Formats: sequence, C-alpha cells, structure tokens
Amino acid sequence: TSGGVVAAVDLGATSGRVMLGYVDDGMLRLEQVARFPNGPVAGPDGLHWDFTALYRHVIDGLAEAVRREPGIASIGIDSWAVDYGLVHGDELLAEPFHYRDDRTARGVEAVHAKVPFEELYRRNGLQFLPFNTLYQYAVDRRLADAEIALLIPDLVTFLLTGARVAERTNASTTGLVDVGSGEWDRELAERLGVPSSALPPLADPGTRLGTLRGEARERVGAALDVIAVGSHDTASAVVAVPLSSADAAYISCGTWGLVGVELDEPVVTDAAREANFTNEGGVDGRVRFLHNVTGLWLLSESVRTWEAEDGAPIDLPELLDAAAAVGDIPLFDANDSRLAAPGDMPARIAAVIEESGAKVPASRPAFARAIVESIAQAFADAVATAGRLTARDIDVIHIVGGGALNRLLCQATADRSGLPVLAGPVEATALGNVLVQARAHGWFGPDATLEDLRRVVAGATAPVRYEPRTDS
Ligand code: LRH
Repeated sequence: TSGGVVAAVDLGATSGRVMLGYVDDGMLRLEQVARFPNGPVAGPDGLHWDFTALYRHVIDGLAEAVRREPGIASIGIDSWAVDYGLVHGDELLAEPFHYRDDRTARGVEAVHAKVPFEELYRRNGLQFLPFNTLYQYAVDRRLADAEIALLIPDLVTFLLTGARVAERTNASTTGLVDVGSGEWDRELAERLGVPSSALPPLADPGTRLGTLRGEARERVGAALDVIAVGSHDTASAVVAVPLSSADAAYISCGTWGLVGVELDEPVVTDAAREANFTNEGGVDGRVRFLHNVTGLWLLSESVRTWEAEDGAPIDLPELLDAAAAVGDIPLFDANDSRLAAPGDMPARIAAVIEESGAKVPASRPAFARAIVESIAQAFADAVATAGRLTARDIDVIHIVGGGALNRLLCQATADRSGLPVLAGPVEATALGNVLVQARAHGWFGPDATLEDLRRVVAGATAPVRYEPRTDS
C-alpha cells in the first residue's frame, strides 16, 4: 500500500534524463536510467529543438526503465517551459522553435501594440520574458494550420497516449492563463488572435492523462499510464525543495536560476511588475513568485566556446577550482539581454565588462570566476527583492538543481546575500516529478500535502550548508 516505483522523464534545456523513482514506506530513492544531451539547433528559419531525437531518447529510456523494472506504476513528464509543438492529426507539423530564437522580438512588439504590458501583467501575472508563449504565437504563421498546440511535456504525452491536454503549471507560462482564476483567459486570447486550438483542456498535476498506445507502447514494452506532474520543470523542482523555514527562499539552478518564494496568492502589484517578478502556477494551486536570473547558461555556453576553440573537452570541476583561487574580479549584469542567445559567450561578456570600464579577465579561470560571482550577485539581489515584495524576512536560501553541485556558486551566494545557503537536492526536478506521481498512487496516504512531500525529501537527502563569510 505504501510504495512502488514510477518513471520520471525530465527534459532540461541542456540535457534530458529518464529516472526510476522508488518509494517505500515514506522513503525515496532515484536511479538514473538514461541521460542525453539537448540544445538549440540552427535551421534555415531560426533556432529549433531536435524534438524528434529527444522523443526517441525518451522512448529508448522508458524501454530501458521497463527492462530494469517491469513493475513501473506510471510515467510523469516535465520539461523547460514556454515552447510548444503544432499537431495535425497524429503528426507534428515541424520541429518546435527554441525559445532563444530571436523572432520573438517581433512578437513582443505585436502583442504589446494590442495589449500593453501593464494590462498583461494584471491579467497573467508573468514577468516579461521575450519568449513567453504568447509572443511566440504572435509570429507563428503555422499556428492557424494546426489542430492543436501542445507545450513540450504535453506534446510528449500526446505522442505517447493520444491525450490532448495542457498541464496547468506549464500552461501558466504561456501568458494566456488568468492569474486569478487559473483558467484560460479566452478574452485575452481572442484579442491577440490566438485560436482556441492553442487552449486545450487544462489538467491538474496528479491526474491520469492516458495509457501508452500503438507504436509507443510496443517500443516501450508496457501499457503504462501517464500521470500529470508539475510538467513545468521548475514547478516540479519547487515541490522537492525541503523548505526549512516559513521565510525560506529557493533558487532552482540549472540553465536558468529561478529565484523566489512560494505563495498562496499571487502578487501583481506595480512594484512586482517593475521588479519583473512572475507568478507562475505551482502544484496544488501554490504560486511560484520568482524572477528568472540567467544561470549556468553563461558558464555552459562559455565552456562550449572554449571547447570548440581547443577541439577538446574542458574539465569543469578543475576550471572551477582554479576559478576559486583568482583574486580581484569584475562583476557584470548576468541578465544583460545580449547574453541570451547562443554564440561566443566569452566575447560578449568581455564586451559587457569593457563597456562598464572594468578590466576584462585575462584567463579562463578568471572569466569563470567573474561569471559565478555575477550570477551569485544576481541571485542575492533577487532574494532581497523577493523579500521586499512579499514583506518577508528571508532567513535561508535553498539551492536545488545542478547548481547545488557548484560549491563556488553556493558559497558566493551565501556571501553576497549574507544568508545561509542549503544546497540540494541536485535532482529536485526528477524528485518532484516522482513525488507527485507517488502521491497520486496514494503511497503517502490519502491527503498528503506539499509539506508532507517536502518532509519525505528532507528525510531522503541531506543538504550541504554554506554559511555567509563576513570578511567578503
Ligand atoms: C527552466 C525553465 C524556466 C523557464 C525557462 C524557459 O528550465 O523552465 O522556468 O523560464 O526554462
């Protein structure tokens, strides 16, 4: 009655994975089954994802999961937000666009000409990000040809099961969900010319969406159920933050650093809008009140450039150790919009630093240090802003996701915020995915709350504590 095993598919912007999640009498354990790279692919009409390859990896990973563990009770799927695929019949019309494609700038202009940002914010509660789905829809010529538009995790669910739904946490990132009611804002969609095919029925985390069918079922080798989880990866990650105080902040740190607090009600004040804080939908109707900080993207994109220069892989832990030993470094604005697109990141960072009048770092370790410290400063600023906007006295910062492994970043965040940092779990997103499925199976009792789930996480993982150093 109190346990079993589920599969979690977690697709990030730089890598995807399939995990097995074991729950046994309140205990929790993850096992990685497959991991595969992901990233932007330049096409003639802009930046795309190689969704065809991703989907193949998902199927292969699930097949391997079933071989290892024939008793899997269900599958849950999460991914990065905002991007979508257009479907007609059973066909995907084209490879989905990548949110870093610059066509969205035209979409921003077109949308704001019809509905000013102030009004948008009142309606959808979302911070301005140029790639929010509504801006993408505004420049998508094929939207009108599609029977249905599905966000990435919903698209995977559709291909696996035939279900045509929009999971609620991720739907909240489209900009077309009413921040007050949590339902589609059909009036807004109409004003923006978004067809109803882009507004599939909303589904809550924890609901059963469908069962593997046809070719997917054959290739995976079992008729598994897909259960909706917090399909926005950040929503799943926040489920698995072992919040240790009512006034704790969290940073879900991967490609992005999502910095904020959990609320029961949205905050859509002028101050929140001016600080560009978002009110995204969380699991169980909670609000993820947070700000996007450009996270490890700055580092991974720099490393990619250096590796291309060298024609050889770079040892990241070694680079970070060397970075820790560097002295005086310049800071830059990690959120500078010129750093958003793929390409030669060190050159662009150098230009931003030069512009500020500071000296450009002369070595790769010094560069890496400037990146890490600049991200940490942006984290500290966003935590302070979250506290100010919600009148909370933030007393601890939880860092989850891949960034929790970056000791230099965790320590710098503690130093620059003056707050203790609790780092881990690294696999928060997969854990949140697993927990919401496990709860749907009743493995934590009939009425388990998010707090109960977080107690399970706290029992299964021990965070690493970083105290702020006063001398810096
Ligand atoms: C993190 C994330 C983030 C979104 C961005 C597009 O993976 O989902 O929450 O803002 O990707």
